[in-house]
Formats: sequence, structure tokens, C-alpha cells
Amino acid sequence: MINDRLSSMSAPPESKKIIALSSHAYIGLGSNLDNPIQHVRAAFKELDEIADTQLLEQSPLYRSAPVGPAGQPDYINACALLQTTLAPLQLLDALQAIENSHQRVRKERWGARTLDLDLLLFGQQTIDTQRLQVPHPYLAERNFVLYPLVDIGIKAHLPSGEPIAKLKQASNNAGLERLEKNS
Ligand code: A4P
Ligand code: MG
Repeated sequence: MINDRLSSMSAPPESKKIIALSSHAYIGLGSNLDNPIQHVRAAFKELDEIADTQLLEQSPLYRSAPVGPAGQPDYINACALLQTTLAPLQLLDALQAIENSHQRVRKERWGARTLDLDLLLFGQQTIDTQRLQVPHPYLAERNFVLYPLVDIGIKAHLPSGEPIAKLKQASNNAGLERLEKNS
């Protein structure tokens, strides 16, 4: 009787199996307020705590000159590589929840902030909606993104096939200073 029940609970046919597909996502981290190094270090840990998501790599930290409104402090920037089974918008929700937990206040575009988490690349997907653009629109023109991204993703490339390492080669390190790993 018990054996009968067990056999009727056997594994579903191949076509009904749920296969959790995971994606690699590169995240850009930035902070220039209230002890930026601490915000970025804490954010690495919080990225690893996102549901259905694992932190695979974290880059060294960089100090960078601010792009945007004048008079704001230098930034600390870094990149992270995540493996996730979340959809891109679910991941964006999780990134924004982490930003909010760092008392992020949105006053002006490109203004000073305690923590900014940008979704740089999501697998080989191209996304162009009002709420989310991937690859991140300014990825190719920002050395504070390209340098840490290549540190952890030497083989990363855009959906077009363009290697990120090539974009880095075409940039320069003006205003950028690499800090010691884990500093
Ligand atoms: N959004 C669209 N696509 C994305 C994406 N791929 N990742 C939307 C994250 N968000 C994305 O973002 C505004 C809206 O963009 C979000 O609601 C989301 O739906 P925000 O973080 O509220 O505002 P923001 O960061 O001021 O605007 P933006 O245009 O995302 O700026 P960036 O590109 O993040 O640049 N200088 C240095 N040295 N280092 C920096 O890290 N960062 C910035 C901000 C400016 N200057 C900097 C740095
Ligand atoms: Mg942003």
C-alpha cells in the first residue's frame, strides 16, 4: 500500500520538470556620502543575501572623480558578479531595496548618494524599457565602471559581442585610483 503510494508520487515526466535557469548579472556599486567604503563593503554582503542570488565575485575598490553636478565628494566604485534565478526587474527591485536601506535620498540626477547600485549587464540580454535599460546606458564611457568590471569579468562582453576589455582599453584612467583589494 505504502509502496503503491510512493510509486504514484514518482518524479514528474521530463516535460513537467521545473528548470531554474540562472543568469550572470554584473552590478556597479557607487557611493560618495557618509563613509563610502563602508557602504560599498556592506552592499557586497547584502547583494549575496538577495533571494535566489549568489555573489560570485567582488572587485577591488576604486576612488573616482565625480561625474555630474560639481562640488560633490569623490566616489568609491566597485563591481560585483551575481548568479541569480531572478528576472531582471525582480533583481532591480532588490537592488533598489538595498539602496533604500542605506538611506538613499534621490534629490538630483547624478547627485551625491550613499549607495547607487546599477544593473550593468544581465546575461546577454538587451532591455530597453522606461524602468530598466540593460546594458547600462553609460557603461562604455565610464572608467569607474570599466576598470572594476574587467577586474572580475575579463571575458565579459556586450550583447553585441563587443568585449568589455576592449572598451576599457579605449578608455583612460583619468581621475581613477585603485585602492588595495578589500580596502
Ligand atoms: N534604471 C534604468 N536602467 C537602470 C539600470 N541598468 N540599473 C532606472 C539601475 N537603474 C536603472 O536611477 C534612476 C532610474 O534609473 C531608476 O529608478 C531605475 O528605474 P537612480 O539610481 O534613482 O538615479 P541616478 O543614479 O542619479 O540616475 P542614473 O541615470 O541611473 O545615474 P547613474 O548612471 O547611476 O550615475 N561619478 C562617479 N565618479 N561615480 C559614480 O558611481 N554615479 C553617478 C550616477 C553619477 N556620477 C558618478 C557616479
Ligand atoms: Mg543609478
